[in-house]
Amino acid sequence: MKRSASDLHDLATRRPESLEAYWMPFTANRQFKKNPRILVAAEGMYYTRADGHRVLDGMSGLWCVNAGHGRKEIAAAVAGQIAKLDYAPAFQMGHPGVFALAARLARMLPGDLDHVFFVNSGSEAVDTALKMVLAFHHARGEGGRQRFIGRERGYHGAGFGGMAVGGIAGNRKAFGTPALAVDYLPHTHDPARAFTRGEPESGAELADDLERLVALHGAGTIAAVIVEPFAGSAGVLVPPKGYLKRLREICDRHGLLLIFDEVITAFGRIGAASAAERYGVIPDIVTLAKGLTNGTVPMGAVAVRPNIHATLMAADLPEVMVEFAHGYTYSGHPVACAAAHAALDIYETEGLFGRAAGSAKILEDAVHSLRGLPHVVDIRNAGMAAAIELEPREGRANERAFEAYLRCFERGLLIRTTGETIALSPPLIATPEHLGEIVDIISSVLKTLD
Ligand code: PXG
Repeated sequence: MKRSASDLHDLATRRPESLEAYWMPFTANRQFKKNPRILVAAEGMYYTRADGHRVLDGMSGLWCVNAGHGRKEIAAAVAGQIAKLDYAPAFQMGHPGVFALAARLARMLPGDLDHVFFVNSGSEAVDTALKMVLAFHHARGEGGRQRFIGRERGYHGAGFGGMAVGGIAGNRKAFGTPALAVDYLPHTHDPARAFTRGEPESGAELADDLERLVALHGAGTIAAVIVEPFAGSAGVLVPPKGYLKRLREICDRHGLLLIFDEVITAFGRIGAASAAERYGVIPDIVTLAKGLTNGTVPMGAVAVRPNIHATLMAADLPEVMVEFAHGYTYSGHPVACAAAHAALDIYETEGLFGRAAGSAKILEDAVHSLRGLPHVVDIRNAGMAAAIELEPREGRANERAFEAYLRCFERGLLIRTTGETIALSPPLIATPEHLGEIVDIISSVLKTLD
């Protein structure tokens, strides 16, 4: 159904009651419905609001539209795929696009992350990775390894597994006892290193806390460590130099698998195809989503090293038996695969990962120019992501940052706030002028906040 101009006007001006039926995810529903923010179109670096105003996208939607909006090649690939093969059963059946996509991701990732399992979101990718880890240890006769090590302030999606290994208190407290045994590394943010550009020089020793957890629980009870290479949702917490390498070494010493949750960091966000490549550390498992299809069609993936795959394939089972009892109706959906191939084509032909590495420096300079403005207590950056942390209002947590979010939107800029922090993750096609405009609007808004 094509919407007429009067439909759009209607959406823009609707009274809150007609918005009641939709229960919005991770949204302040009551606030939203008093003052709705409705997007009706998108092209390149801009959204169009229902009132016709343009909004510069400083967030790639939600960290996912890395090649910018309205990419005709993806639209054509998706339409063509639906017309040709709309759906193929995911279990006991295949189609060409999914095999080609798995091979393509294996080539894109560093090291021997060569076997790829498809899912529909980052949350499913994380839950899948956790189940793979448990099945791997079980198959090797080390079923006692059931505890996971997450990290404070980590975000690994909204599933029960991802919630359990996640370390953002507000996402957990209403939902009872976690279904998994988990302990947590300390997060890597140190206010003493405020305003560091890129990776802090010191702090790698924070990884040594893993030794303490191994000593506490016993290596034989620990299955894996899961971290975001840089923490996205918590407000771009950048790993100190050498930190991830040290985690890798400790995992190797004790037979723990290492999972990098690259749902945000892959597909150019860090100025490379993956953070594993950028930081030179190869985990045992990588989770992907978001930029995989440029945000157009839901899709996630889990890539593992050959020993994990081979162990599960070698399970002592008759050939007709399923080796890994896991998967989803829409795993490797043909339409999602078509979107992913088209997105990867764009990333390649436009050299967007390399371009992001160049733009990262411009973004760094631009955001750090905000130092000294009212309320700014820290600024952090990693690749094409950045965060501006504000001082909270006395006794009224999150209020100031959320006000900044609303005022930016009024002035035609989409940002994200998480707690007291403004996050930025612009599309990788952003020009220096776009990045300048993003920072100018934030600067003008900060000056209006009390
Ligand atoms: N892992 C990581 C590292 C993520 O950032 C997920 C898993 C879950 O992905 P799905 O596709 O299930 O949402 C995420 C998602 C934000 C924000 O602005 C971050 C995410 C999603 C929405 C908003 O902090 N990350």
